[in-house]
Amino acid sequence: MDKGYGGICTVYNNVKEWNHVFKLDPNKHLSDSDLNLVGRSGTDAVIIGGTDGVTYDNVTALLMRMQAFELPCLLEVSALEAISPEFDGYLIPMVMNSREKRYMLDVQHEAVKQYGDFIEWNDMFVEGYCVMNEQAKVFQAANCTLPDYEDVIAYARMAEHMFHLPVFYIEYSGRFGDVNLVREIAEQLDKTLLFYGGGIRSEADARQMKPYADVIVVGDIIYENIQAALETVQACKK
Ligand code: 1GP
Repeated sequence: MDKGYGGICTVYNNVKEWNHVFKLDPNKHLSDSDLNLVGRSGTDAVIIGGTDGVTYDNVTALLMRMQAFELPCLLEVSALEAISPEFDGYLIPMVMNSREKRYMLDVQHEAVKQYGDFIEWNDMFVEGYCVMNEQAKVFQAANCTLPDYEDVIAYARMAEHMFHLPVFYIEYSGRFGDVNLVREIAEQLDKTLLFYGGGIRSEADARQMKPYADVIVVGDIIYENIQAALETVQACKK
């Protein structure tokens, strides 16, 4: 299927080809040898992002370490003060199931007001974010409300047909999600790319979710079992 929107931004044209990404948390320690394994794993890109303790210093330190590899490195923006201009691209979350307009529009508005003259629009794209795990830090931080099946399907349809968002990100951070729901979301999205993240801890988990998600995002397991994390990469390749 020819998914993705045309002409949104330069970096997004590459995203359309992705199957798997690792998400690194700048607030967590990763040894040089494990970072090296991530850099040479065959993943399509690395996203740097987290909820707690994201600072300019830890973001740029991790970016500099990643620059040793031929791998696109994108920042998922969560803290304005932590934005460094050196990334290959920027993902801007818009939390659709937040109770507060702040996490859908206001933080982005603040950023554009402050940095609008310097933003390289071709390097950024928006993710319609839907957080499904009440225990996840991001669920609390963005003051989310737990959507039911119909709610999520409606968010996915809004992402594609109303907002024309390049990406809809179904986020179970820390917990493996509902495969049937992810399949139903996938059925709604012809243009908008589907990112799935949460609880992918093995090759088998990745294989279960990949048929429905365009891109599988793998985070926590990198810090717990690097070999298992590496095995998720090949599981996502066609
Ligand atoms: C978190 O979606 C990512 O933002 C990945 O989730 O850490 O559970 O792998 P995990």
